[in-house]
Amino acid sequence: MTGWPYQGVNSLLPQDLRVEDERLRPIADKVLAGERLSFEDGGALYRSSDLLAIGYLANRVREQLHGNRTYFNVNRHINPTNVCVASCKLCAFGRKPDAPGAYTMALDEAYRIAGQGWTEAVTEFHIVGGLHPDLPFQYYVDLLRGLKERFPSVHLKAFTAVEIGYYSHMTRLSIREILERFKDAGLGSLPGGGAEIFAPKVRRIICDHKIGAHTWLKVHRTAHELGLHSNATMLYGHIESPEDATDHLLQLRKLQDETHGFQTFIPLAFHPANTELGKMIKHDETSGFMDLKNVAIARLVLDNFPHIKAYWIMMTPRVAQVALRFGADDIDGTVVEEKIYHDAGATTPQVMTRQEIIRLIHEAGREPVERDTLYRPVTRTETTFTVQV
Ligand code: V47
Repeated sequence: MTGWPYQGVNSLLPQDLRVEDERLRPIADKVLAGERLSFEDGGALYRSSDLLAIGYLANRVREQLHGNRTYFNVNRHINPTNVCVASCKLCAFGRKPDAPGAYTMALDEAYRIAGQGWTEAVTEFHIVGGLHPDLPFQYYVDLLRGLKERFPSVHLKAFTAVEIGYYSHMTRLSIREILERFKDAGLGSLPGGGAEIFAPKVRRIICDHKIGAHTWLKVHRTAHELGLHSNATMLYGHIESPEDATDHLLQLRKLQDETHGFQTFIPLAFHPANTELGKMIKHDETSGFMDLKNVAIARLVLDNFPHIKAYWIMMTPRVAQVALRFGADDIDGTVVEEKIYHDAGATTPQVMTRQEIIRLIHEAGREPVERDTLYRPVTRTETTFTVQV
């Protein structure tokens, strides 16, 4: 994996910046000098309400890295099963095998659903599902191989580290062997899900039984060693403390220093509806303020991550659009048929067209760049599209 060229924002003028929270001044100086932020800096940023100063700094970094370029893609989500043995308190998607609403797609059904998005010239299938107790490992290999045969130009971004860890546990194959077999069947990269919050004391409450930080990071490290890129996420807006969130970001930054295999970080706003965790925390969805702060802090702390994604499905198209001036350079994709957040009460639409996404980006004064999963620009004419390699 190649290194990352972020060099700081020395050329920018600090006097442009108004800092109302004076505790942020030393952090601003560090950002403007291109210095790495510390654990203490992360805590101070999360505790501060000076959103405009934090956003200003994040926006400077974002513009230094990407100018006005704002990435999106045309993708389709495929969730082959919602049957899951894990019972995570944060989740409204998983079902026990006999529970109402439990489903598992036959392979032909998965191929048919994948094909429904084809008319929009999809460049990516984003495939994640539950931890099914009975589906054989071969089902997942055949799913990838069958999709690749039918849609050879579509990138398969599939299976969170949690799923990979589970298949390894079930088959007694190593994580490396699982990833090698998937790669051979057409796997292109890993999505960033399942990271939640790495702190064990939080994990025990929100997603007991899920793999811990060590295994999550090991799956991604192994993927990177095999030449696969991946994404990373963090679930915020539940019981995490500023220190838990900062620790999470720093663990990701450390792995990225080693491998440079992460492409994008996606802060995920917790949606409480229909979840056990929602009943415990007794507060509503995250606010726009918190969403923007999480995007901006991620941009500042993750100085070795190329991209920060404002996932419109979670934070609404409105907040995601504003986030394009608070550190985000990516707004995800057209996302046909999202289930995980909609089961947890998300009221956002399940699909945005290319035209709608482009309008949001233009309105924010940014330049839309349609990308494939590996951030290569996609050029379209009326009837065809090509990926610039
Ligand atoms: O890991 C589950 C989260 C994640 C809830 O890599 C919830 O490009 C909020 O990781 N409220 C899966 N979040 C989705 C994911 C993702 C999404 C978009 C793009 C990419 C990418 C990855 O969804 C899970 C979990 O953290 N989640 N339930 C909930 N109630």
